[in-house]
Amino acid sequence: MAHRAPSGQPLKVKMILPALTEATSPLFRPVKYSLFPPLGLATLAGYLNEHDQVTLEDEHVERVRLDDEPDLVVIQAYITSAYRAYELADHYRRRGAYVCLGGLHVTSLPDEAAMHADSIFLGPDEDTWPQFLADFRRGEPKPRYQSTIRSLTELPNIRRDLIKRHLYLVPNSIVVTRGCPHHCDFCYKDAFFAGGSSFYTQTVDAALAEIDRLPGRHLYFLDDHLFGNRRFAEALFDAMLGMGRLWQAAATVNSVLRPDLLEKAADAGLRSLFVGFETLSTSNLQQHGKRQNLNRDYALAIQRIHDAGVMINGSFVFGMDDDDSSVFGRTVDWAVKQGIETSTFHIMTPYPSTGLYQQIEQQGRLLHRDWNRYDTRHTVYRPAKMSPEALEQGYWNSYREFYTWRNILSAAGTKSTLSSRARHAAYSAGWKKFEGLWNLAIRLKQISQMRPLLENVLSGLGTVIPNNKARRPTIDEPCEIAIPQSPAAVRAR
Ligand code: B12
Ligand code: SF4
Repeated sequence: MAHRAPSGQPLKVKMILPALTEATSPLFRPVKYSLFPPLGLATLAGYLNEHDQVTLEDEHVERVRLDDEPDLVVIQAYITSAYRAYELADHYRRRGAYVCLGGLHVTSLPDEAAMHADSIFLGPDEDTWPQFLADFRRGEPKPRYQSTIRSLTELPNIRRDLIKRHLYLVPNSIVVTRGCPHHCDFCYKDAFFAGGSSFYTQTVDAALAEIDRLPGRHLYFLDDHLFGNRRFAEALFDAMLGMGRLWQAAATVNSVLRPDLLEKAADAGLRSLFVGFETLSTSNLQQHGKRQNLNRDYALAIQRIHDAGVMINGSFVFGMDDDDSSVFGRTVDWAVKQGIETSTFHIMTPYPSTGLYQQIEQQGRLLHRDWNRYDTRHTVYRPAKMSPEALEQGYWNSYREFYTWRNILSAAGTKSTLSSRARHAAYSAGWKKFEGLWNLAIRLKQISQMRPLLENVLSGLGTVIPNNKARRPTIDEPCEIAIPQSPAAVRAR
């Protein structure tokens, strides 16, 4: 029997972000696991009382202590860290702690997670987490909480004091919206936000206050689609003008084609944008519900982003049904010709509870359910036009090819000024050509020393990167998505 909160006493709470095996390797640690702190858990910690004792451990950057005796253990599970999350949950339940499991994978497969927890949480939990804490303190916690009320207006301050900033390259990660207005069938988001709104924002004032709390210059917005609510985004970017921030974010192809929003973002300090191109095939886009990309002029979108002085991290998914083994070479060549600075390739991965998963499962094409390998680097289903092995091989070749010196320099050569070319080459090569150096910096716990370098490259190596000169689309394209009338959107008008 797990123990309960001693009534009226402060709680001893332990929060853990478990890591997938690769991230804890004693030999080599890719820099991506030392980029961002556990923002979700730091957000949940904000709901605790000031007298509660809380520790936050991120296994991607530190060893989790296992000999302690917290009252309450809070674990976040992504698909690739689910087994590790269950292992840690079982360990702490054996030690008598009350264990809560939540996050994306728990929401996808609640019955699986429930075998390892005292309480499980489905969805983003801004409503259910405070409700649970009150239940727990009263000694009446429930086994399952499903979030339905979606609002960020009551969000307490994120407990950033719990984040060990020196262990991350980008400690200033920030999220000012939740979800996304679109519905791609391979994405986590429809299942995660089921039962309530799937796209909502903070108030602009609250977002600005959060930005103000972040020290230094560089920010990384982890929002799925920062441009998704135009009114909110516009008001935010206007207010960020003159704050001297340098930031990165993600947005869709269609949103950057809309006049002015991109330019406002660039004026406010946007220097690199993650864009989900996903595939160059119209049939693939149609099949996976990526309607916001359909019939969009990718080349124009890229040109606009570059003209605004913003670099691109292009995201591409391989293995959709229209892809044969020529897809890898074609995609890499296209990305290089377009002068895309960095590319992130993925093997299509059907996450449980997504539309894609249901379809692949019904077709009998799933190869296994070993969640450790659902990491977008392994083929976990039978592709339509190539073998699973050819898909993995092509995926790795694409990374190798895109980041050859020849291709880095060739893509950089598409830029019109010397400074843009230098920035492109430095940024692109910086991530993939110096992995040994990143690994060393991580081992020596000196990763934060690299931040000024990142800022310097983003800001154009000391030169002025032209912005606000982006080419406007010739037609004033209507926004084809419904903009939700959240309280923030209304206030932002
Ligand atoms: C930042 C990020 C990373 C970072 C760091 C993760 C970190 N430090 O948290 C890095 C770069 C390491 C990373 C790596 C990967 N990632 Co990632 N990542 C993200 C991203 C962009 C943002 C996560 C975030 O901070 N969100 C903001 C915070 C506030 O929300 P949150 O974390 O979800 O937490 C809230 C709720 O979930 C809930 N909650 C969470 N845990 C718990 C626990 C309890 C008890 C309760 C009550 C509530 C609760 O409350 C929190 C506050 O509201 C998401 C996309 C997304 N929008 O979620 C993808 C995402 C999570 N990543 C994903 C994937 C696939 C990966 C990789 C496998 C990809 C790859 N090929 O490298 C790897 C491996 C991940 C791993 N470690 O196992 C998928 C996960 C799919 C899934 N079903 O699990 C996502 C959803 C991207 C996508 N669209 O597919 N990732
Ligand atoms: S646009 Fe991106 S975040 Fe939105 S549903 Fe599609 S894949 Fe998910």
